[in-house]
Amino acid sequence: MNKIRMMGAPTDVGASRRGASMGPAALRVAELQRSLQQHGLEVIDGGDLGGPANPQQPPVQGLRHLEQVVQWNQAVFDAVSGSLAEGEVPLLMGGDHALAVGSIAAVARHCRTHGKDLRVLWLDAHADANTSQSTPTGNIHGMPVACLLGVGPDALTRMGGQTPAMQPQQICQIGIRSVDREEKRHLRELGVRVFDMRHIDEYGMRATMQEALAGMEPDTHLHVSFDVDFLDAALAPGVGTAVLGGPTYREAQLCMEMIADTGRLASLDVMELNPACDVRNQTAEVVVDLVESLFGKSTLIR
Ligand code: 6HN
Ligand code: MN
Ligand code: MN
Ligand code: MN
Repeated sequence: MNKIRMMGAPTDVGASRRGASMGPAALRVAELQRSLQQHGLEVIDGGDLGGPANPQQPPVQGLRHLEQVVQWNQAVFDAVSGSLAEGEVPLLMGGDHALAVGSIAAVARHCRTHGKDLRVLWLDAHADANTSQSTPTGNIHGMPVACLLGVGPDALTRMGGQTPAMQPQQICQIGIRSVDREEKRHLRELGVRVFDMRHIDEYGMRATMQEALAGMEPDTHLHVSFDVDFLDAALAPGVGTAVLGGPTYREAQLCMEMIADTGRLASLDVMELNPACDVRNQTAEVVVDLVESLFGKSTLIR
């Protein structure tokens, strides 16, 4: 594994509930860096990116804080691009999930210029495929998948210099259990592969992940966008939009371990951790544990 570079994006401009801006600090308090280093990984903490404050305004034409979301995403895009150019594994600590636009646009551009096959795993309770028309909230953290597939405001869909940043076949969603009515139709039209909780209930996490991870090539760059609300709300209360009925601790571990086993993980987002909703930083601790597995902790005891 190449050197991992942690970078914080302490903002919640893409959400309406405040607090995801404290996510990077909570992950540091839960000792993310040292935990990964314990497994022999080289990890540096590049500190936090900067950006505009949260103006706490209502949505304008279906979009809340578009200008601020674009500025933060530009900072993320530049930092992730720089890290990839150095041959590192960027680990983005959010921040709300709207920032996955900048992160994945950078990864997609890197893959295009280096002839790599991009695959994105989207671990989330939500599909994040709304548009300014379909959104019930105006919150841009509910829109990054649509933006990356070319549907959304120009400033976000054109971030990586090519629109769309990726094709629907390149992304696969896991753990989905809260999709807005209009969003559902849109997801189908876009053609995104969705392994929802019903699928995991019926086939189990093992079969689901085998299917989701099938067909990787030696030149595959696997990006994981981990929205912490992917986890069951009882296990991970520290998120702004918690949903019951998510993966248990063991299911989530297996999911992470199977990703690690591919040996293709090359960039990561850890998003939506909200210490204002957490209890004694327990969600951050669970997340650190799972990220250790994602980087191969379990292979050490086999
Ligand atoms: N997230 N579908 C809802 C909305 O407001 O569009 C919730 C989005 C949650 C987004 O958790 O990243
Ligand atoms: Mn540990
Ligand atoms: Mn979510
Ligand atoms: Mn999300």
